[in-house]
Amino acid sequence: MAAPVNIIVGSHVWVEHPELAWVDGEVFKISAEEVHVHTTNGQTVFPKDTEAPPGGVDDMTKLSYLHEPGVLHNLAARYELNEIYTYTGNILIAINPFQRLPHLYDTHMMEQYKGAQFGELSPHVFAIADVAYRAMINEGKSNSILVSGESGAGKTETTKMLMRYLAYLGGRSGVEGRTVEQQVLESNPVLEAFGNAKTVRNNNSSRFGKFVELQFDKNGRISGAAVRTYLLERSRVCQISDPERNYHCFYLLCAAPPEVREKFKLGDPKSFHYLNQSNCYALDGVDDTEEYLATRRAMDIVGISEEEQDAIFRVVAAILHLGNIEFAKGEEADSSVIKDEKSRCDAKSLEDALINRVMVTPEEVITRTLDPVAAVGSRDALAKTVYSRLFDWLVDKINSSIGQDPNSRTIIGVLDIYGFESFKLNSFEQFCINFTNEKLQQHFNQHVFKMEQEEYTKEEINWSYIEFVDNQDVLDLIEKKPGGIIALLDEACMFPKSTHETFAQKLYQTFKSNKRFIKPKLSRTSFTISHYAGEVTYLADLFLDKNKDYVVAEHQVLLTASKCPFVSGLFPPLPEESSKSSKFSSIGSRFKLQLQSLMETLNSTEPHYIRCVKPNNALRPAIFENANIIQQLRCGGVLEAIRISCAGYPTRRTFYEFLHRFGVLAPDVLDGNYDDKVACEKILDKMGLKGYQIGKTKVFLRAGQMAELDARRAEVLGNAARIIQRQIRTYI
Ligand code: AOV
Ligand code: MG
Repeated sequence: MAAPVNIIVGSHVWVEHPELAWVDGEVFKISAEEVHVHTTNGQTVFPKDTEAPPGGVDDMTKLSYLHEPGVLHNLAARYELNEIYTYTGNILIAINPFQRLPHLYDTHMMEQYKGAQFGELSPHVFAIADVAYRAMINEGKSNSILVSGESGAGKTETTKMLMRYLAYLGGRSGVEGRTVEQQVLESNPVLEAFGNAKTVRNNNSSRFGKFVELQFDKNGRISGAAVRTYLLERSRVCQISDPERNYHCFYLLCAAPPEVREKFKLGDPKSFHYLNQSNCYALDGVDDTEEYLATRRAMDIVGISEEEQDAIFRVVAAILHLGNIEFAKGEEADSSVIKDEKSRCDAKSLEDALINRVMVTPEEVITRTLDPVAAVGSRDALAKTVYSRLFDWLVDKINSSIGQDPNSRTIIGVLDIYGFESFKLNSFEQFCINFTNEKLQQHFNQHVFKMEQEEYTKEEINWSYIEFVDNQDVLDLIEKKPGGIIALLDEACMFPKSTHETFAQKLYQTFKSNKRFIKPKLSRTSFTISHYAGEVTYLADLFLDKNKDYVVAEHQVLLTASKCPFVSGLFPPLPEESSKSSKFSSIGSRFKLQLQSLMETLNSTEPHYIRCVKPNNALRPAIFENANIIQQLRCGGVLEAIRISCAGYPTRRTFYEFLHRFGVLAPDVLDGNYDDKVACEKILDKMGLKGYQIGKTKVFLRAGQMAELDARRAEVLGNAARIIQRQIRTYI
């Protein structure tokens, strides 16, 4: 910490605290050796070092005291006033308000942000979307907005606001009916009904990742859109733990109007095994009947027909009924029979598919019976397969219904992917989710830090390097080929004799001396990864099963033959040779490829970052937990980003761009026949700016200097121009 500045008795100061990170207090005595501080939580402490707190500012790079307590205090002061947004240079920090703030997002607000200069108005998601949109229009380049943060921090809500604003900018006002932008917006409730669920971290947690690509035509109008989704959590369909819930669609269907429930033979959600493993059925403030109707309306707009909607909900109901099928021991050893005779499907073929397993060996095809435990496994596998195909179908349908614009040259991508997760028990799903977050963290690091430093080096300007934590080593541990965890998992899955124990042993052996890998004492099947956001211990027990992705041959046959064309459509017949054997395909490896392709897309765009922060774990408004928040800021690299922005030169322009824009400030310089570099220098000097740097091809400005130059330029160009600009802004 820096040296004390002007501390006197009565000064308000920040003091480091083991649990609260920082507490504020008042100096009541200063002796030669010590400062005595009364803290607001009633303690008397003698900190070694103290500093005065700063006031609230809307951009942290403007803070005169730049350190953790200053940053924290600034955010807290703003949060108290419901100012949930704060900039750190170009990065937006959004603190979840956990309460509706309707005025913050109304049409009037959107009007204000439209075309407003960045930084002119209070920080806002709309401002970030506006910058991305203007950059796309002016530079003809694709942009992306990456929303990150831990589970429940507000990524999905933020994403929806971004999309609403972009639809407002790029929409066709006055056009009636189902427009592209309306369909894009309504795809959100549809996907949430089928892909979101209550977890202990978030009542509406996204259990899939989502990248929405808004395509624009040359006039800046939305002309198409594509939704890409990533790895839906499948296990939730059959297995939930208290107080979580299964996917929303199950509950809202159970709360549908009576005639619908009658049609699908549905009643109390408590009567279904897939729902009653947890005691949580209703959600605070959510009316499932209303949600059912809203989902149907959204499906209408997205372009899913009545018949299709019926078929979709029929499948949802069928999964609930399937989950209620129980098995008893059969007469022969290791066989089973279905307990309940009343099952409502084509009973014989379903029964066959559930209690038998066809084994293909090089010599012959054997039909083997399954014992009751294995039959339950078979039933659950069927439910998961059907549900995940249903989800994929919805995504495909949304995409084909909205339509893609093959002529679109620029896109704005919005990424909302599951946040970092660390539960008491973590499995393969958390492993994949946290892997994603490592990837995004690296993208952020690369963008903010590496690119910045490389640029300064390339331009040969003075720059003191700022250290940051690189997470390449965690990514190597996970995805390196060969030898990373995913590769070892695939190997284990292909080797018939491996078990989760042999897999875990292999990990312990391979990563004995890896700094990011820890073997928990006493454990034989769990392992800990030291992620950028903290340590997470994973239980390897189900990794092998969950990594294997194949549809059991009997299930495939059963579903392909379904009398319901919708269901058989979800399971098109497989080519001859692959239908017999259950060929291994790895979820982990496929996910890794998907992420790679996502990163390639992102790398071809100009990124903008929004960092969502969760102020407390109670999910309640007005609670600002210091230690919790500082941890998120540290992990997310926000603090380093602040240091970088302040220490560095956030704005840069090529000499040509600079002269083109600011030549009007000094026409004499332009006429003076100087070399571009010298001309730039002369203009900057004439404006009296200090601290900027001139590189080999670009001018580097300190934070705030660009705004100053712009203001001077506006003055020179005269008030007339400003008035016209304002009028245009009000009328379009
Ligand atoms: P997440 O997307 O980041 O978690 P959400 O966007 O679902 O988190 O936010 C969680 C909850 O916080 C929402 O359901 C709202 O109740 C509240 N919330 C978030 N942002 C706002 C806002 N701007 N205004 C009002 N309420 C808000 V996860 O999907 O779990 O990682 O996988
Ligand atoms: Mg979410």
